[in-house]
Amino acid sequence: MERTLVLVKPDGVQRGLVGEILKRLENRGLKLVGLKIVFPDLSLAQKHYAVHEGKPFYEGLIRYITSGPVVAMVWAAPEVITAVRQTMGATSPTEAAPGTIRHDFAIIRDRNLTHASDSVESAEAEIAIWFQPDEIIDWKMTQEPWLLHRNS
Ligand code: FUP
Repeated sequence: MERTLVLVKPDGVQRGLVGEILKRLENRGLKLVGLKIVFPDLSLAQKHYAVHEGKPFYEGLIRYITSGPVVAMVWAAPEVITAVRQTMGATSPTEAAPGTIRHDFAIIRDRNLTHASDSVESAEAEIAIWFQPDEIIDWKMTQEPWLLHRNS
C-alpha cells in the first residue's frame, strides 16, 4: 500500500497542533503506521531537505526544522500522497484552500506547520531518513472494508 512521510514541524509542535493534525488524517481513514517525536540535528535536516540545497531559502529552512522537536509520522492508504497533500493545502497558507490545515492554522509559508512527501520515490526516501524499518508497524484496520473495499 502507498505510504507517505508527514512531519509536524516545530511550529506545529510548539503551538499544540499535533493532535489536531493527527485527527484530521485519522478522520480521512488513513492508517497510521509510524509515529515518533524527534529533535532533528543538522545532519538529519540536511538529508531531509537535500533537494533544496543551494536555494536562497535553504539555510532558513534548515534553521526552522532544527529549531525544536518535530513529530514524524508514516501514513498508509491508496493514493495517500495525494490525499495528505490535499489535507495539508498549498505550501503558502494564503493559497491553501479553506478547510485545509495550512489555511486553517497558518498564515505564512515560512511557518506552514507540516511537511508531506510529494511522490512515491520521495516518500520512500524520506521514510528511510526518519524511520528504521522496525519502527513501521503494519496492522489491520478493522474499519478497512468500510473505507477501502471497491464494489467491483
Ligand atoms: P511543500 O511540498 O508544500 O512542503 O513545499 P516545497 O517542497 O516546495 O518547499 C519545502 C519548504 O520550503 C516549504 F515548507 C516552505 C519552504 N519554502 C520556502 O521557504 N521558500 C520558497 O521559495 C519555497 C519553499
